[in-house]
Amino acid sequence: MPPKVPVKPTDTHSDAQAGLVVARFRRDFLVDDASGQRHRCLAGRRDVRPVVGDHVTFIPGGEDATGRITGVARRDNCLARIDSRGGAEPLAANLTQLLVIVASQPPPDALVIDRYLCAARLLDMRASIIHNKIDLDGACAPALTALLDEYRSIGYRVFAASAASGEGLAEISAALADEITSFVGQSGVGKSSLVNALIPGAQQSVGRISDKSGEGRHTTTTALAHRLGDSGMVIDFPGVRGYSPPLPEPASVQSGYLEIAALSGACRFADCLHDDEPDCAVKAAVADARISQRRYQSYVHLLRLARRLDSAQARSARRH
Ligand SMILES: Nc1nc2c(ncn2[C@@H]2O[C@H](COP(=O)(O)OP(=O)(O)O)[C@@H](O)[C@H]2O)c(=O)[nH]1
Ligand SMILES: [Mg+2]
Ligand SMILES: [Zn+2]
Repeated sequence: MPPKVPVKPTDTHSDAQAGLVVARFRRDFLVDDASGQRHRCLAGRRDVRPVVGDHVTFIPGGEDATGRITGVARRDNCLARIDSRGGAEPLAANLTQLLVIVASQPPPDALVIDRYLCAARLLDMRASIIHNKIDLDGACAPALTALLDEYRSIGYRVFAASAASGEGLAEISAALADEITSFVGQSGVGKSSLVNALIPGAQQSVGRISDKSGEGRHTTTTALAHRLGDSGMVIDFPGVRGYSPPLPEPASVQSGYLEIAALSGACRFADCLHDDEPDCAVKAAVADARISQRRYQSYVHLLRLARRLDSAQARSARRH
């Protein structure tokens, strides 16, 4: 993919080239230039904070030397999570879709699935679910089947696949073409196995990257992109376990839950957040099972979290 990289106006260095960030380690990055050649780079300044998927300008380091990323182009979007200190940690930029991987082993955490789907909606990108490891499930994975039916009824597409047997991979391949896709989900569900089964040469490219360092300093990847044809890319996050998206203002949380957002116009109050308000169409739908109790509770949980953050921010703003 020839990266469509606008050189930042601030970057007047004549050696600067356009590039695409394809891997991020602790402090190092791998950047593909327009001809597809890969360069190891550091961020050139404190205020330059690239993530995988970023279009950047960089100054190559030359033979075996480290280059410098000098600027990051404006992002279309940025998938982020809340880190341990409550700040937003950007994970990857310029995505077009999220594929949430689930399996019967490890047992699915529905809240994590909801939060990824919510994040995708808030970032205005498509999301689907992959039920992986179907070779293990046979006909009987009742709890997972019920959960997946719930997502289907909301309107999400659910792929069934096995990275081990190859079943269902053709349909996923078709869905990856020309997309910038992030594979997300709990550790152990098979994200990396799916990447390796779907993208010829993916494993080798990882091997090459870790060899290059020589000192094992490249072993902790934060994010790794695999190119797919001319314009596609699949991004895997080896280290991300639980997940919570940075939360928007409380009134926006509902846009992350498709079935709740769809009913919000029918509530008595236009600004109803479907929590304690009377004559709420969402709560009526939960009462007669048109909306699942589980999804509603998941929404209320995120809503209350967003409210707490919101009032904490307001308090801190008053202090300053
Ligand atoms: N039976 C079976 N095992 C799988 C499948 N996909 C992955 N695994 C196994 O599940 C474990 C975790 O896979 P991995 O790809 O590392 O998961 P990740 O943490 O999401 O990247 C490994 O032992 C894989 O061999 C599958 O389709 N079927
Ligand atoms: Mg993995
Ligand atoms: Zn309501």
